[in-house]
Amino acid sequence: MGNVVVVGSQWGDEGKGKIVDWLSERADVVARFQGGHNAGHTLVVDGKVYKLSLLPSGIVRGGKISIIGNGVVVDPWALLSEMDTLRGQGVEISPASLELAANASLIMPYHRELDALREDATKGVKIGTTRRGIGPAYEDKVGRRAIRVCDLQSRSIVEARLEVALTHHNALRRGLGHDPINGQKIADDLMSIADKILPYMSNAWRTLEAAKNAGKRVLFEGAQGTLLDVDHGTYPFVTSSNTIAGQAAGGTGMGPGSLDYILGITKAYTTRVGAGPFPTEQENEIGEFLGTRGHEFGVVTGRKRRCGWFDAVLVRQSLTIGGVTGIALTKLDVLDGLEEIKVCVGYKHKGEVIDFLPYGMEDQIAIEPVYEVFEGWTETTFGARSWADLPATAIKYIRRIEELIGVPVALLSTSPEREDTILVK
Ligand code: 2SA
Ligand code: MG
Repeated sequence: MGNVVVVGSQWGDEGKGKIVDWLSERADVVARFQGGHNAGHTLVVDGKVYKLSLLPSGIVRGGKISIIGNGVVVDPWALLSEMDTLRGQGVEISPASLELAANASLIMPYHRELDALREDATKGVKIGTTRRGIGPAYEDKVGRRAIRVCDLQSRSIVEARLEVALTHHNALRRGLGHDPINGQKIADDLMSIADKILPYMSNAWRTLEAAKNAGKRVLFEGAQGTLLDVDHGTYPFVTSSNTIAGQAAGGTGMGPGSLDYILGITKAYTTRVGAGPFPTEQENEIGEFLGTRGHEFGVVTGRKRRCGWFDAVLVRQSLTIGGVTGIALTKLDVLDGLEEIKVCVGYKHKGEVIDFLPYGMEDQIAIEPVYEVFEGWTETTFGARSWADLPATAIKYIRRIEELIGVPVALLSTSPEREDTILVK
């Protein structure tokens, strides 16, 4: 497979964790390329449960290099605390196993505060963010007033960068009726952890270049999903980074020609956390059934996820935009026992049927799904380990999905256990 990029095909929470874990065992380098500690997944390795949100999955396995790429926004305090937790669980973390890109932007306490202030404000659009400061940190990066990992090498540089950032933030805070930030205090706090962060600082592109020259395998670990992409998602109800596979190149410093296989993790139905359009949402007993059976609660914020039918129109659009080679279909077993299963195959929009999601928010809310109805299956697919273990109606469902999305199912995941994964040829 060479270098693999794993991305979500829907709104995140497609079950990337298990697949990434499965693939990371076979990789030499594991790299994150976007997002921050708004990601989150649970890994079960040798019966031990690890919760990761900023660190790449490779970290829990020995002998691999984990890279936090430049496309990631890094809360240095969250990073240190996650490292502490993992060390407490016996995971070894050293500069030989973890690299932090020198050109990655930092999430500061004022980003987190601003994120929450906006979410709590009575005016404006409520996105339902994870309140981790992700959006405000990316704003500062693009606005050229971020503090980056490399800046931590010098107090005077940190102070100079803070002056630029706080000129902006304090004006904003005054407008919202809040006290200005004390730059000296922030500089003190940053410099007091600099010694713990700097040993991990690296020129990540060089590590990736060396990996390439040595024929080593890199796994790029995406967070969130294509429909949360800041350009291609359901804007403004999106996260603030590009979540598509192309970002794996820009967000790490490895060229796009080195991205050999794009794996789109795709849930057999649809979920979403946070606000925003969701055409196939089922606010009824079907949605309740999917949520309960699928344990649909966020790892990061514990929020209940909204649930609905599989939307083949959205997934086809996501896979096309992301250049996905094959998908891993997850959580099929959640559909076990349903009498009938629906799949969205088009949208009614202004008197016609369209086969894409329009970009305008009003249009996204106004469209109505057109469904194809499938006969369900009474047998359990949970834990199935071969194609032959699946009921004929389940196979029919999978084959039709492949046809509708135009991308083959490469992997079928039938339980959270790593062994319960069917490789489809
Ligand atoms: P933010 O905090 O600015 O990124 O929030 C903006 C929107 O993006 C949504 N969001 C997510 N939705 C699903 N999964 C997310 N992360 C993990 C993942 C989830 C997990 O990658 O699988 O396992 O807990 C994620 N991160 C952000 C958020 O709800 C807002 O709608
Ligand atoms: Mg998740």
